[in-house]
Amino acid sequence: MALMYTNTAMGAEDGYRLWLRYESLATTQAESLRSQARRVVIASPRTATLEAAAGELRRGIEGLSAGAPIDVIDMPAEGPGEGDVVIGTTGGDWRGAPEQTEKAIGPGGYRVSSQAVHGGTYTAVEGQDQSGVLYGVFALLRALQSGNSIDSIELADHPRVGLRLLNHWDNLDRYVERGYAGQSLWDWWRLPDLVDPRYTDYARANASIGINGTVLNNVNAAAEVLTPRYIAKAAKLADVFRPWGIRVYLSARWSAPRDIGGLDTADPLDPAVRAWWAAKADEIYAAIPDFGGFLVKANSEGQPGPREYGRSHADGANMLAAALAPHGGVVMWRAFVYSETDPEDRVRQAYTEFKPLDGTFADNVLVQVKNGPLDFQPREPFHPMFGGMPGTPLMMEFQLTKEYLGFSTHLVYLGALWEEVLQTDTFAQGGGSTVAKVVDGRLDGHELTGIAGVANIGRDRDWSGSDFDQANWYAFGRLAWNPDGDAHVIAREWLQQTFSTDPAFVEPAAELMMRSREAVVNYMTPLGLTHIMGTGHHYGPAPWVDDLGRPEWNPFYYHRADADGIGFDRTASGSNAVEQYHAPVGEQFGSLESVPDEYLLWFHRVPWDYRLRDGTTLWQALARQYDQGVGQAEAMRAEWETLGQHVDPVRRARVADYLDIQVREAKWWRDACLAYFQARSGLDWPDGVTPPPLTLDDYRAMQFPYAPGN
Ligand code: BDP
Repeated sequence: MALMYTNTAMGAEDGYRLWLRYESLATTQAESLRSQARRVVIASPRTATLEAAAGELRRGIEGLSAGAPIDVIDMPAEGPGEGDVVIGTTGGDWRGAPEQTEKAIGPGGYRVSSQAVHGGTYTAVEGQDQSGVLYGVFALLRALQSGNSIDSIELADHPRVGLRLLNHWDNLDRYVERGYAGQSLWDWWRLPDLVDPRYTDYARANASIGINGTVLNNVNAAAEVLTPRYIAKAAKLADVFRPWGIRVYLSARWSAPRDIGGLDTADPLDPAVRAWWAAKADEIYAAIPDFGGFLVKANSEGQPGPREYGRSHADGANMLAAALAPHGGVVMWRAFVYSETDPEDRVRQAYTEFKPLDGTFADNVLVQVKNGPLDFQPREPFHPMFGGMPGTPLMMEFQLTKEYLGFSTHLVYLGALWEEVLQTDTFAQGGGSTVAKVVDGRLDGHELTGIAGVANIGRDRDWSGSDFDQANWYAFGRLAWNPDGDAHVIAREWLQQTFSTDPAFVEPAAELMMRSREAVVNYMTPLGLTHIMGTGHHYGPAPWVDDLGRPEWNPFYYHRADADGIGFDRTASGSNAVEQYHAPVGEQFGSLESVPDEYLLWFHRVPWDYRLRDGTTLWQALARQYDQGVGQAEAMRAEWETLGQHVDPVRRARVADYLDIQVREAKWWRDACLAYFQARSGLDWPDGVTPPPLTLDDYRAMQFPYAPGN
């Protein structure tokens, strides 16, 4: 399908408006909205946030009702009138006796309700605080866009997690590490003088899903971001984001005192180093009074860190925490740590290093942990630090940008992956100790809580590099707000706002999204295989790579396929990574009888003729899973022919083109991996499996020097 989709003329669906399209509703709904939402009334003293909320409401109602311009007014002396939408914080005298509803309690909570007035009704949006008003407004707009009527509306909710943050892996030259949606949004060079209006739209989109913070720069940080010149740039972004309830954070390079501070050490126990960071924090807060804090990647993949000085991660984190504490800032210290020199199984290393430090971190430190113990793979078991560090607030780190899941060209709905992780039971305090409860602080009684998502946002007109990748941004925000959220419901919600409310579209499209995650696991890394992608850029299959400097950089390290079998023994006879999980999880993973098929080769090494529970041999099952993945990708492409008919031609064609790429690359993954495993095993092709069209050497010879994001 060769339709041009660079059309940015009025009305073209170029993806820019995300899920905030506010297209006119059906005639009767639009009419009813016109009579129910005649004015926006601000009931509390005006602030930048209330004005932002009111402006959004006006924009939304005008679009959805296709009606006349809406007035935004302060509360009139006679009180609200029929058909008003009144917004304000609770506690004012603008609405009878405001009841506390359980769902609306706490910071950011809101209640949206219909109230009687003069024989009619008005709509009240009450927030527990300024952000709550904003979130209530967006909840109302979400409900309206999803096809609900404003009549007798009743919505109430509050966020379950405190810090809901995007992490941008954006460099100061606008290159985005693992970015597949173009350059960085941040025009660092022209900031602070030039302020791109997109910054406001970015903030609106985030606020609409409850995101309340953003780390502007890459975890592989340049120290220069902490110089006055760049602090001024970050401060300008903070000014734009503030009305939308979004705080700015920075990734700090551990060696900054050496790199830009003129010191010859970065030892966290050195008084001069401590003083340098304290002064740096003062300087940042003078420019950004609500600065959120620092994210730190230390002693990992070549980044400097306190271990260089024989100090622990806690020494490092606590030193920075002391500098930020007087200002109310936090340190998010990453646990994505593995050493170039440590022979221990890589998936064990973070737990080994951090577990003994549990309980020793300062009050304003969170340890930020990736969802799995390896690295954002299509499927990993949950990280054993969740449930293993009760004395430390653990911040979940998810990856929105699909570094290992087909970049921006594969349709993979990550809500399904994240829900799987969040709902997994760690058994830390017996059954029911889900990862979600660790992260939202319920399990261990932590008040400081957070979830971070590595952003998939760039300068592409559609922000995320594809229409369906916007769903991952959306779902991240919704699950950060409520980690017990239902990914399927979220998919539906997103589809309704983004494409169409027609149930004939929404239901099957949501199901397609939910299945998409399993498809990518099947055609890339079925049965617990992992980390078999191309070196460096991580594009495409390369299970054969075995010649890189460090063992754990090589795909071969993770599967060890030879004539005898395949898989990584992480049971007691191997690396014993299973011991890092609580009973009965470790036992379940550690036993061939009980390990789920999807983690088989992650935890076990088995012969090729090993029989799975359904009686097939491992070799047969592997071939079958790869084939199934391709079939699932083909089915998504075929289904889109029907589903796409509910979508405007521009986006319909674009999604179809992307699905074509996905099908082609799914076949490539299957064929290249099976060619390799067949050669390693020396076995005949199982019945019904078509041998790959190319030779193994052909697959091995493929090079992608300009793959993005590397
Ligand atoms: C890996 C990425 C690398 C990141 C690293 C991290 O390939 O670009 O710097 O994670 O999270 O997955 O620090």
